[in-house]
Amino acid sequence: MAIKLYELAAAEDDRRFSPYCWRIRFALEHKQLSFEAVACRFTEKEVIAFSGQDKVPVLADGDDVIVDSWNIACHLERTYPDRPSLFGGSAGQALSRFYVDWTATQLHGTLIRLLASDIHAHLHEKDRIYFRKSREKQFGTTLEEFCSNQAEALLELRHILTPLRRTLKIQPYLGGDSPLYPDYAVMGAFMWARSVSQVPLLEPNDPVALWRSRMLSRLSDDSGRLKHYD
Ligand SMILES: N[C@@H](CCC(=O)N[C@@H](CS)C(=O)NCC(=O)O)C(=O)O
Repeated sequence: MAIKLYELAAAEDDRRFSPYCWRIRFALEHKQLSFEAVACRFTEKEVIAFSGQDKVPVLADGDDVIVDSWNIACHLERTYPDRPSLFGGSAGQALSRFYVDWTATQLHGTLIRLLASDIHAHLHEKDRIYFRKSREKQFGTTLEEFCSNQAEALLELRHILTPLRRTLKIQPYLGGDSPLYPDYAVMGAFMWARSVSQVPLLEPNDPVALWRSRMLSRLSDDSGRLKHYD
């Protein structure tokens, strides 16, 4: 049975914008596993109801249904040990947790201030009220107010990337000579931005920008064809 990855879609079926789904797309490609990607919108919870919760990514792999990107990555590593490793061993797996948590809190936390309005603009009409209502509750303010200081958010983003910049100045990937799951966790955030926003996030000579280009060049043709800017 083909592996199925349920991913968040914008108005167009082929604009896939969830950072958590992108990291799993990268992970499946890393493992050289073919999969069917199924589009699911915020208000199409019935599509993933079989998973017993309401968030994507969801992976259906034979009889296994796995939710949460970290659980999915661990499932892929455990189930397909003969394929290229996502973590490079148990120490690498433990260390990867830091990148997952840093990305979810620091990187996503800053990027969302640059992206929330663009995400709203790209959503299917039927998702817009849900997104505004749920996110305004989370942000504690209106979408417009939350996204009002883009210049400050951009400066903050470039600042919080400092440790990555220093690492990527001396090695091509966070995983060393080739990418590992931490690269995918962080790159998911840049794919999120790329799918909805035209704002240049990085200076062209920034080592993070050069790493981002290397990561983009590794995308499969199918993933590369999904809708994006730049
Ligand atoms: N910790 C989860 C987070 C998943 C998550 O937040 N997914 C978002 C899309 S990026 C979602 O499905 N949101 C549904 C909603 O807000 O209704 C993971 O790593 O997979």
